[in-house]
Amino acid sequence: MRALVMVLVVAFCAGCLPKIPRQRLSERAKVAVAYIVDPGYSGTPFTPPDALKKAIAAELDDHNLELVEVPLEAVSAQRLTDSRFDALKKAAGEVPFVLLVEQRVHFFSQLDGRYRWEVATTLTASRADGAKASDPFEIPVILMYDHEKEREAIANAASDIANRVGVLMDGVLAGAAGTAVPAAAPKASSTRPSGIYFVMVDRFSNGDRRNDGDAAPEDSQAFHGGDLQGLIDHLDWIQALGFDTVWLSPIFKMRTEKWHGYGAFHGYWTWDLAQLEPKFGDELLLARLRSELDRRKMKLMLDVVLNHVGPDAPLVSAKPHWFHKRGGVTDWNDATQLLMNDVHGLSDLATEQDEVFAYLLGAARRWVPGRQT
Ligand SMILES: [Ca+2]
Repeated sequence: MRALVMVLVVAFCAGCLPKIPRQRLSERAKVAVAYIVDPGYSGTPFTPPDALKKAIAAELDDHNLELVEVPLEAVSAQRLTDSRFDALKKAAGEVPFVLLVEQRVHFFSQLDGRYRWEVATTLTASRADGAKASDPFEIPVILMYDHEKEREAIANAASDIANRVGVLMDGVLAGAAGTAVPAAAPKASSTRPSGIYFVMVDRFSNGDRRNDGDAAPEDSQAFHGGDLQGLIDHLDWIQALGFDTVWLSPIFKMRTEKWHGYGAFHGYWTWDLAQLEPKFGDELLLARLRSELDRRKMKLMLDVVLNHVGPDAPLVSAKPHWFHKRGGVTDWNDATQLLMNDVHGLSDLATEQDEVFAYLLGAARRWVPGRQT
Protein backbone atom coordinates (compact mmCIF):
# COMPACT_ATOMS: atom_id res chain seq x y z
CA MET A 1 0.00 0.00 0.00
CA ARG A 2 1.26 3.38 -0.88
CA ALA A 3 0.92 5.97 1.76
CA LEU A 4 1.61 9.63 1.97
CA VAL A 5 3.95 10.43 4.75
CA MET A 6 3.83 13.66 6.65
CA VAL A 7 7.27 14.85 7.54
CA LEU A 8 7.81 16.86 10.67
CA VAL A 9 10.52 19.40 10.17
CA VAL A 10 12.13 20.83 13.24
CA ALA A 11 13.28 24.40 13.05
CA PHE A 12 16.38 25.19 14.99
CA CYS A 13 18.56 28.13 15.77
CA ALA A 14 22.20 27.44 15.13
CA GLY A 15 23.29 30.91 16.07
CA CYS A 16 21.67 31.36 19.49
CA LEU A 17 24.95 31.19 21.38
CA PRO A 18 28.35 32.42 20.36
CA LYS A 19 30.54 29.80 18.70
CA ILE A 20 33.27 29.02 21.20
CA PRO A 21 35.53 25.99 20.90
CA ARG A 22 35.11 23.23 23.42
CA GLN A 23 36.86 24.17 26.69
CA ARG A 24 38.38 21.93 29.33
CA LEU A 25 40.20 22.95 32.49
CA SER A 26 43.71 21.58 32.77
CA GLU A 27 43.19 21.16 36.52
CA ARG A 28 39.95 19.89 37.97
CA ALA A 29 37.78 22.50 39.71
CA LYS A 30 34.43 22.51 41.44
CA VAL A 31 31.21 24.06 40.21
CA ALA A 32 28.32 24.76 42.59
CA VAL A 33 25.02 23.87 40.93
CA ALA A 34 21.50 24.69 42.14
CA TYR A 35 18.43 23.25 40.44
CA ILE A 36 14.93 24.63 40.78
CA VAL A 37 11.76 23.67 38.92
CA ASP A 38 8.94 26.13 39.41
CA PRO A 39 5.48 24.55 39.61
CA GLY A 40 3.24 25.31 36.65
CA TYR A 41 0.19 26.40 38.59
CA SER A 42 0.50 25.98 42.35
CA GLY A 43 2.61 24.14 44.86
CA THR A 44 6.22 24.48 45.83
CA PRO A 45 9.39 24.41 43.73
CA PHE A 46 11.08 21.04 43.32
CA THR A 47 14.26 19.60 41.89
CA PRO A 48 14.48 17.91 38.47
CA PRO A 49 14.79 14.13 38.00
CA ASP A 50 18.13 12.35 38.38
CA ALA A 51 18.31 11.82 34.61
CA LEU A 52 18.94 15.54 34.12
CA LYS A 53 21.33 15.80 37.06
CA LYS A 54 23.40 12.90 35.73
CA ALA A 55 23.47 14.33 32.20
CA ILE A 56 24.63 17.73 33.46
CA ALA A 57 27.23 16.13 35.78
CA ALA A 58 28.65 14.21 32.81
CA GLU A 59 28.78 17.37 30.70
CA LEU A 60 30.55 19.28 33.46
CA ASP A 61 32.94 16.38 34.00
CA ASP A 62 33.82 16.65 30.33
CA HIS A 63 34.98 20.20 31.10
CA ASN A 64 36.97 18.81 34.09
CA LEU A 65 34.46 20.37 36.45
CA GLU A 66 33.20 18.52 39.54
CA LEU A 67 29.55 19.16 40.32
CA VAL A 68 28.68 20.13 43.90
CA GLU A 69 24.91 20.36 44.31
CA VAL A 70 23.61 23.20 46.44
CA PRO A 71 20.33 22.33 48.20
CA LEU A 72 17.12 23.68 46.71
CA GLU A 73 16.43 25.59 49.92
CA ALA A 74 19.37 27.89 49.21
CA VAL A 75 17.56 29.48 46.27
CA SER A 76 13.87 28.58 46.61
CA ALA A 77 13.00 31.57 48.79
CA GLN A 78 13.84 33.86 45.86
CA ARG A 79 11.58 34.41 42.88
CA LEU A 80 13.85 36.16 40.38
CA THR A 81 16.83 34.77 38.53
CA ASP A 82 19.21 37.51 39.70
CA SER A 83 18.22 37.03 43.34
CA ARG A 84 18.51 33.26 43.05
CA PHE A 85 21.91 33.55 41.43
CA ASP A 86 23.15 35.86 44.20
CA ALA A 87 21.85 33.38 46.79
CA LEU A 88 23.61 30.54 44.98
CA LYS A 89 26.93 32.41 44.90
CA LYS A 90 26.61 33.11 48.61
CA ALA A 91 25.94 29.44 49.34
CA ALA A 92 28.79 28.37 47.05
CA GLY A 93 31.40 30.10 49.22
CA GLU A 94 34.87 29.54 47.77
CA VAL A 95 33.78 27.28 44.92
CA PRO A 96 35.19 28.95 41.77
CA PHE A 97 32.28 28.31 39.37
CA VAL A 98 28.51 28.49 39.83
CA LEU A 99 25.61 27.30 37.68
CA LEU A 100 21.90 27.90 38.27
CA VAL A 101 19.41 25.68 36.43
CA GLU A 102 15.87 27.09 36.55
CA GLN A 103 12.97 25.33 34.86
CA ARG A 104 9.26 25.52 34.27
CA VAL A 105 7.35 22.81 32.43
CA HIS A 106 3.96 23.33 30.88
CA PHE A 107 1.53 21.36 28.80
CA PHE A 108 1.38 22.88 25.32
CA SER A 109 -0.99 20.99 23.06
CA GLN A 110 -2.42 17.65 22.08
CA LEU A 111 -2.11 16.08 18.64
CA ASP A 112 -3.22 12.63 17.57
CA GLY A 113 -3.16 11.23 21.09
CA ARG A 114 0.29 12.52 21.82
CA TYR A 115 0.86 15.40 24.15
CA ARG A 116 3.35 18.14 23.59
CA TRP A 117 5.04 19.72 26.58
CA GLU A 118 7.43 22.62 26.68
CA VAL A 119 10.42 22.43 28.99
CA ALA A 120 11.50 26.04 29.57
CA THR A 121 14.97 26.32 31.03
CA THR A 122 17.14 29.25 32.02
CA LEU A 123 20.79 28.52 32.65
CA THR A 124 22.92 31.13 34.42
CA ALA A 125 26.60 30.60 35.13
CA SER A 126 29.76 32.49 36.01
CA ARG A 127 33.23 32.27 37.42
CA ALA A 128 33.48 33.63 40.96
CA ASP A 129 35.33 36.65 39.59
CA GLY A 130 33.58 36.94 36.24
CA ALA A 131 30.43 38.30 34.68
CA LYS A 132 27.51 35.92 34.47
CA ALA A 133 26.26 34.41 31.24
CA SER A 134 22.75 33.14 30.69
CA ASP A 135 20.88 31.00 28.19
CA PRO A 136 17.07 30.84 28.27
CA PHE A 137 15.48 28.32 25.90
CA GLU A 138 12.51 25.98 25.46
CA ILE A 139 12.60 22.36 24.34
CA PRO A 140 9.43 20.62 23.11
CA VAL A 141 8.80 17.08 24.35
CA ILE A 142 6.17 14.64 23.06
CA LEU A 143 4.64 12.33 25.68
CA MET A 144 1.72 9.92 25.62
CA TYR A 145 -0.21 11.43 28.53
CA ASP A 146 -1.10 14.89 29.68
CA HIS A 147 -1.23 14.80 33.47
CA GLU A 148 1.52 15.45 36.00
CA LYS A 149 4.29 14.58 33.61
CA GLU A 150 6.60 17.50 34.39
CA ARG A 151 9.44 15.27 35.60
CA GLU A 152 9.07 12.90 32.67
CA ALA A 153 9.20 15.84 30.25
CA ILE A 154 12.43 17.12 31.85
CA ALA A 155 13.97 13.63 31.72
CA ASN A 156 13.17 13.42 28.01
CA ALA A 157 14.89 16.75 27.38
CA ALA A 158 17.88 15.96 29.64
CA SER A 159 20.39 15.33 26.88
CA ASP A 160 19.57 18.54 25.01
CA ILE A 161 19.61 20.59 28.21
CA ALA A 162 22.99 19.12 29.19
CA ASN A 163 24.37 20.05 25.77
CA ARG A 164 23.28 23.64 26.33
CA VAL A 165 25.01 23.56 29.72
CA GLY A 166 28.18 22.48 27.91
CA VAL A 167 27.99 25.34 25.42
CA LEU A 168 27.31 27.86 28.20
CA MET A 169 30.26 26.60 30.26
CA ASP A 170 32.49 26.83 27.17
CA GLY A 171 31.75 30.54 27.24
CA VAL A 172 32.34 30.84 30.99
CA LEU A 173 35.62 28.91 30.85
CA ALA A 174 36.96 30.64 27.73
CA GLY A 175 39.91 32.75 28.82
CA ALA A 176 39.85 31.50 32.42
CA ALA A 177 43.24 30.71 33.97
CA GLY A 178 44.19 27.10 33.38
CA THR A 179 41.72 26.59 30.55
CA ALA A 180 42.94 24.66 27.57
CA VAL A 181 41.18 23.80 24.36
CA PRO A 182 41.40 20.05 23.85
CA ALA A 183 43.24 19.05 20.74
CA ALA A 184 40.22 17.13 19.54
CA ALA A 185 37.90 20.12 19.83
CA PRO A 186 36.01 20.69 16.61
CA LYS A 187 36.88 23.89 14.82
CA ALA A 188 34.13 26.48 14.72
CA SER A 189 32.44 26.43 11.36
CA SER A 190 33.30 29.33 9.11
CA THR A 191 30.12 28.90 7.11
CA ARG A 192 27.06 31.00 7.75
CA PRO A 193 24.65 29.32 10.18
CA SER A 194 21.50 28.04 8.57
CA GLY A 195 18.11 26.88 9.66
CA ILE A 196 14.40 26.95 8.91
CA TYR A 197 12.26 29.91 9.97
CA PHE A 198 8.56 29.07 10.33
CA VAL A 199 6.13 31.80 9.40
CA MET A 200 2.47 31.75 10.50
CA VAL A 201 1.53 33.85 7.51
CA ASP A 202 -1.57 35.55 8.98
CA ARG A 203 0.31 36.58 12.12
CA PHE A 204 3.73 37.51 10.74
CA SER A 205 3.38 40.84 8.96
CA ASN A 206 0.61 42.74 7.19
CA GLY A 207 2.22 44.07 4.02
CA ASP A 208 -0.97 44.85 2.08
CA ARG A 209 -4.10 46.17 3.77
CA ARG A 210 -6.16 45.81 0.60
CA ASN A 211 -6.49 42.05 1.20
CA ASP A 212 -7.34 42.32 4.92
CA GLY A 213 -11.10 41.78 4.51
CA ASP A 214 -12.61 41.47 7.97
CA ALA A 215 -9.26 41.17 9.77
CA ALA A 216 -9.64 41.93 13.47
CA PRO A 217 -6.33 41.98 15.34
CA GLU A 218 -8.11 42.45 18.67
CA ASP A 219 -9.78 39.03 18.23
CA SER A 220 -7.40 36.13 18.90
CA GLN A 221 -9.45 33.79 16.70
CA ALA A 222 -9.84 36.17 13.75
CA PHE A 223 -7.51 36.76 10.83
CA HIS A 224 -5.06 39.56 11.63
CA GLY A 225 -4.10 40.59 8.10
CA GLY A 226 -0.66 39.04 7.58
CA ASP A 227 0.24 38.15 4.00
CA LEU A 228 2.99 37.21 1.54
CA GLN A 229 3.87 40.87 0.97
CA GLY A 230 4.60 41.22 4.68
CA LEU A 231 6.92 38.23 4.44
CA ILE A 232 8.71 39.64 1.38
CA ASP A 233 9.23 42.88 3.29
CA HIS A 234 11.04 40.98 6.06
CA LEU A 235 13.26 38.56 4.12
CA ASP A 236 16.40 40.55 4.88
CA TRP A 237 15.49 40.45 8.56
CA ILE A 238 14.98 36.67 8.51
CA GLN A 239 18.23 36.15 6.64
CA ALA A 240 20.08 38.37 9.10
CA LEU A 241 18.93 36.05 11.88
CA GLY A 242 20.88 33.27 10.17
CA PHE A 243 18.07 31.36 8.48
CA ASP A 244 18.29 30.20 4.88
CA THR A 245 14.87 28.58 4.53
CA VAL A 246 11.36 29.88 5.12
CA TRP A 247 8.54 27.46 5.92
CA LEU A 248 5.06 28.93 5.49
CA SER A 249 1.87 27.87 7.21
CA PRO A 250 -0.58 26.67 4.49
CA ILE A 251 -1.36 29.39 1.94
CA PHE A 252 -3.92 27.51 -0.14
CA LYS A 253 -7.58 28.45 -0.42
CA MET A 254 -9.08 27.68 2.93
CA ARG A 255 -12.11 28.01 5.13
CA THR A 256 -11.85 31.52 6.54
CA GLU A 257 -14.87 31.51 8.85
CA LYS A 258 -14.55 30.44 12.47
CA TRP A 259 -15.68 26.92 13.26
CA HIS A 260 -17.27 26.27 16.66
CA GLY A 261 -15.59 29.47 17.81
CA TYR A 262 -12.11 28.44 16.66
CA GLY A 263 -10.33 30.61 14.16
CA ALA A 264 -9.20 29.55 10.68
CA PHE A 265 -6.19 31.90 10.46
CA HIS A 266 -3.66 29.05 10.82
CA GLY A 267 -4.45 27.84 7.30
CA TYR A 268 -4.72 24.13 8.08
CA TRP A 269 -8.39 24.00 7.02
CA THR A 270 -7.63 23.71 3.31
CA TRP A 271 -10.48 23.85 0.82
CA ASP A 272 -8.62 23.79 -2.50
CA LEU A 273 -4.94 22.97 -3.01
CA ALA A 274 -5.10 24.34 -6.56
CA GLN A 275 -5.66 27.96 -5.50
CA LEU A 276 -3.97 30.41 -3.20
CA GLU A 277 -5.85 32.05 -0.35
CA PRO A 278 -6.63 35.61 -1.54
CA LYS A 279 -6.07 36.98 1.97
CA PHE A 280 -2.41 36.09 1.60
CA GLY A 281 -1.78 37.03 -2.04
CA ASP A 282 -1.93 35.74 -5.59
CA GLU A 283 0.31 33.66 -7.83
CA LEU A 284 2.19 36.69 -9.10
CA LEU A 285 3.08 37.60 -5.53
CA LEU A 286 4.14 34.01 -4.79
CA ALA A 287 6.39 34.14 -7.87
CA ARG A 288 7.87 37.37 -6.57
CA LEU A 289 8.48 35.77 -3.18
CA ARG A 290 10.31 32.94 -4.94
CA SER A 291 12.52 35.31 -6.92
CA GLU A 292 13.29 37.38 -3.80
CA LEU A 293 14.31 34.18 -1.99
CA ASP A 294 16.39 33.04 -4.97
CA ARG A 295 18.18 36.38 -5.00
CA ARG A 296 19.19 35.75 -1.37
CA LYS A 297 20.03 32.07 -2.04
CA MET A 298 17.23 31.12 0.35
CA LYS A 299 14.71 28.30 0.02
CA LEU A 300 10.93 28.09 0.38
CA MET A 301 8.90 25.30 2.01
CA LEU A 302 5.15 25.17 1.40
CA ASP A 303 3.00 23.29 3.88
CA VAL A 304 0.54 20.93 2.14
CA VAL A 305 -2.07 19.35 4.42
CA LEU A 306 -2.45 15.74 3.29
CA ASN A 307 -4.37 14.12 6.12
CA HIS A 308 -7.66 15.98 5.94
CA VAL A 309 -9.52 18.90 4.41
CA GLY A 310 -11.02 21.90 6.16
CA PRO A 311 -14.58 21.96 7.54
CA ASP A 312 -17.22 22.13 4.80
CA ALA A 313 -14.58 21.78 2.06
CA PRO A 314 -16.31 21.44 -1.36
CA LEU A 315 -14.26 18.29 -1.97
CA VAL A 316 -16.27 16.38 0.66
CA SER A 317 -19.51 16.68 -1.31
CA ALA A 318 -17.83 16.55 -4.75
CA LYS A 319 -15.85 13.38 -3.99
CA PRO A 320 -17.52 11.69 -1.01
CA HIS A 321 -15.82 8.36 -1.75
CA TRP A 322 -12.40 9.98 -1.18
CA PHE A 323 -12.99 10.10 2.57
CA HIS A 324 -12.97 7.46 5.29
CA LYS A 325 -16.17 8.70 6.96
CA ARG A 326 -15.56 6.63 10.09
CA GLY A 327 -16.51 9.41 12.49
CA GLY A 328 -14.30 11.12 14.99
CA VAL A 329 -11.50 9.58 17.02
CA THR A 330 -12.93 8.18 20.24
CA ASP A 331 -9.93 6.15 21.44
CA TRP A 332 -6.60 7.96 21.15
CA ASN A 333 -4.74 4.70 21.84
CA ASP A 334 -6.35 2.96 18.83
CA ALA A 335 -3.79 3.13 15.98
CA THR A 336 -6.42 2.43 13.32
CA GLN A 337 -8.61 5.26 14.54
CA LEU A 338 -5.62 7.60 14.55
CA LEU A 339 -4.97 6.69 10.92
CA MET A 340 -8.50 6.57 9.52
CA ASN A 341 -10.91 8.56 11.71
CA ASP A 342 -11.62 12.28 11.66
CA VAL A 343 -9.43 14.38 13.93
CA HIS A 344 -11.59 16.97 15.65
CA GLY A 345 -14.27 16.62 12.98
CA LEU A 346 -11.98 17.20 9.98
CA SER A 347 -12.91 14.84 7.13
CA ASP A 348 -10.12 12.27 6.79
CA LEU A 349 -8.73 11.71 3.30
CA ALA A 350 -8.44 8.06 2.18
CA THR A 351 -4.85 8.47 1.05
CA GLU A 352 -4.53 4.71 0.46
CA GLN A 353 -6.79 5.10 -2.61
CA ASP A 354 -4.85 5.55 -5.86
CA GLU A 355 -7.18 8.30 -7.04
CA VAL A 356 -6.76 10.30 -3.84
CA PHE A 357 -3.02 9.73 -3.81
CA ALA A 358 -2.71 10.95 -7.40
CA TYR A 359 -4.83 14.01 -6.63
CA LEU A 360 -2.74 15.03 -3.62
CA LEU A 361 0.55 14.38 -5.38
CA GLY A 362 -0.54 16.37 -8.42
CA ALA A 363 -1.88 19.21 -6.30
CA ALA A 364 1.40 19.44 -4.42
CA ARG A 365 3.52 19.25 -7.59
CA ARG A 366 1.56 22.12 -9.10
CA TRP A 367 3.43 24.45 -6.77
CA VAL A 368 6.91 23.10 -7.49
CA PRO A 369 8.46 25.08 -10.38
CA GLY A 370 9.05 22.80 -13.34
CA ARG A 371 7.18 19.86 -11.73
CA GLN A 372 3.58 20.58 -12.66
CA THR A 373 3.07 17.12 -14.17
CA1 LIG B 1 -3.05 42.02 4.52
